[in-house]
Amino acid sequence: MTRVAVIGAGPSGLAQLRAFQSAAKKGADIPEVVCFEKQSNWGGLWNYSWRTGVDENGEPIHNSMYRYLWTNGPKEGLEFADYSFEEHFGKQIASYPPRAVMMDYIEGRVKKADVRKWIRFSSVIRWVEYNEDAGDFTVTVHDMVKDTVYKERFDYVVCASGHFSSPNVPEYPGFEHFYGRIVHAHDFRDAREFTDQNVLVVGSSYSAEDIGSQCWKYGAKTVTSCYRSAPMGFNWPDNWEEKPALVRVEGKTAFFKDGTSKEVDAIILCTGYKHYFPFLPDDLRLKTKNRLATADLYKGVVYVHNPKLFYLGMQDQWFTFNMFDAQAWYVRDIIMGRIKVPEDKQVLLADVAEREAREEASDDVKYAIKYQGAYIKELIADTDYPTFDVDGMCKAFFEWKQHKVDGIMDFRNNSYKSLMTGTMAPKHHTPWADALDDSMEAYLRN
Ligand code: FAD
Ligand code: NA7
Repeated sequence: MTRVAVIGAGPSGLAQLRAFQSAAKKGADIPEVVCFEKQSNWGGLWNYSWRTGVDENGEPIHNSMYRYLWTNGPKEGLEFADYSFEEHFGKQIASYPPRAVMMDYIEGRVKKADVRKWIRFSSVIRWVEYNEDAGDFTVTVHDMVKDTVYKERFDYVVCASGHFSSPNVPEYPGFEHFYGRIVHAHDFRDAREFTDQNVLVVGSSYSAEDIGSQCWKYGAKTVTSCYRSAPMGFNWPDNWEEKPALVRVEGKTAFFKDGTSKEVDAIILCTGYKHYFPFLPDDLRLKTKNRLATADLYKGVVYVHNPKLFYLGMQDQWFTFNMFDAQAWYVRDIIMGRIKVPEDKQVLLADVAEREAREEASDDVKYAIKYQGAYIKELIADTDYPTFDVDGMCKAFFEWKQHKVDGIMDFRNNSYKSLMTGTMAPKHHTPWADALDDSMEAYLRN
């Protein structure tokens, strides 16, 4: 029997399990699927842990999410096409759910699909090797519960281990003598730690914006953010200042490229993440920047140097869950022989080159959103993943971008219409800036 190893039970890996289960439900013979998850539960980044550094087994902590995190885009942009929020919660809910609500939704679909039995938890993938002669893979696994290491053979490997977990941590002159806490976003957990403090946030992307906003919401005295390439440029509250690049620190003083300085108590490095696969040898390991057209992936999923290896969710992300679904359904159909991957490696490389050139053709944000939308449409056209209004979803993202410009601390108070069910989300009972309780009970109280 054909055997498929899936590495990771986050949203991408779970999409792969659901894709196979849905084919089985329609009567198809599916391969044996084994998913390996190093944590003791599923959900990937959405499975919050208070821990930082290493976990109970001494493994690097995967989690990068923090307390009080609400989705940074509307839920209508990430909704599963085969499992709506209304189906899960029995009613339509407001548009920017906190993490716990999202975790519940993610779990709902896979509980219904009954795929937990395919997952081996507390199982760390240590190494993957391709056997040239047999044309299959040997996967080495560490079972943390039994504390045993074993090997198994698989015909295909799907790598869904995420890429927002291994922090990119720059160092600036003076860091070793800074009189305060320096922490990367990956280890940030609770904004209340920074109440009444002057906080410096390094970076100008999602983490900088959201972690700075969390600190502001939970009572930081001031927030200073600094950018290397371009400012975020929002209309910040009075106690938030945006500065050009950090140059060095001295004692508690941070110096910036424009010659100005600011006394700060803490520095939070929101400097992004690395694609990091310590369990893969050179010939199988994806090396790419965080971009929409990942290097070396035909159709964004098939590893061009070994087309029996697939990667899910390795792109920079406007779309998330429904893009992972589109990819997982596509990979399933390749494995099940329903979709053919060209045998000529040059054709695969040309596909990657075309995607890269098309991404690079414009810096415009709307262009980038439409680009990723077109990618989803391209994939779902070839599978039985339910089609949905991708263009409508792109429009929702455009609106979301405008809402952020209108009010960076207010954008989460807006409501959107579901592209899956057509129902408008209710207005949330409390504005985001005042809603300090992020529990599911509090959020669903509408
Ligand atoms: P992950 O969620 O990272 O899951 C990967 C899984 O692989 C993990 O469970 C991990 O334990 C497992 N794994 C890794 N290595 C191994 C190994 N060697 N052996 C076994 N298992 C392994 N997206 C949104 O749509 N909306 C948001 O609001 C949003 N907010 C975000 C906020 C933060 C702070 C971050 C970091 C990301 C956010 N994202 C958000 C994007 C996020 O990438 C996706 O939502 C989603 O979690 C990606 O799913 P994934 O399965 O690809 O990866
Ligand atoms: P991103 O989106 O990859 O952004 C990383 C940011 O860090 C970006 O502003 C970079 O600036 C900046 N950066 C990277 N290296 C440095 C150094 N050395 N010095 C200063 N600034 C640097 O990561 P995020 O964590 O914001 O977002 C990742 C995901 O988490 C995302 O999906 C969210 O939903 C949550 P640049 O523009 O390259 O100059």
